[in-house]
Amino acid sequence: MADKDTENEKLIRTKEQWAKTGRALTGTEGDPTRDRRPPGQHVTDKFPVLDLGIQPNLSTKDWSLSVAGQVANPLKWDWAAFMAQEQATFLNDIHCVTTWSRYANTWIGVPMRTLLRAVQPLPTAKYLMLKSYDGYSTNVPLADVDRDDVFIGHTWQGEALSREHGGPARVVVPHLYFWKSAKWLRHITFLDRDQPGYWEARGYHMRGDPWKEERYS
Ligand SMILES: Nc1nc2c(c(=O)[nH]1)N[C@H]1C(S)=C(S)[C@@H](COP(=O)(O)O)O[C@H]1N2
Ligand SMILES: [Mo]
Repeated sequence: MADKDTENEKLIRTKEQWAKTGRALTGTEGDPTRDRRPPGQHVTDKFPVLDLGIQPNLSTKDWSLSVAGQVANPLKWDWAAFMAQEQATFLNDIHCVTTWSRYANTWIGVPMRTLLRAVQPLPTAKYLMLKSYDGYSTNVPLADVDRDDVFIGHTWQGEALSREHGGPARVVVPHLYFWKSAKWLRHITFLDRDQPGYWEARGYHMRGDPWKEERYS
């Protein structure tokens, strides 16, 4: 356990160092209408696991999602309420800031626009803070989740999303670097001002568009 902690701290320090030195920056901009692979990325068939080393062991019985902040209707969904929402299938590519990309992932989940309709963001709401059961957080502009391709996923490649990949349910924001896709989703706060999440406070970009190489701030 102690060894594992040291290992995780080392990894976190390494990633902070990357932000300082601008690792993997190519200085070019990609065109998603023409290319499939964003600048500086390489394609893998594997599905690497990246987190802070704490992987909450949540059964669907223990899981709930609460939404608060600048919304007209704050809510809390337990698993049954979450699964009773509109369900959709998604196909996307994943781009991680550590430079791996994984193409053609199939998911099932609840469209983020379904959640937005349920909570009714106030006109002042401009950003979301996603908070997870492992203590992780990440910020994302409302405009970047108010899209048809953003969702809260519970099934990946036909199987229940595994614990290490954020099961029972995680956010997926496929057009941004994967650190914005919070695993083990627990809470969403709508904010009028942008606030840094876990990695954003450690030098990572507030938005994270892989086509513009928004890796670091
Ligand atoms: N709750 C939580 N979500 C998280 C993370 C984390 O540490 N905790 N890591 C992020 C990072 S840096 C990446 S690259 C992806 C990795 O997802 P994966 O392990 O399913 O590949 O999850 C993101 N979401
Ligand atoms: Mo990442």
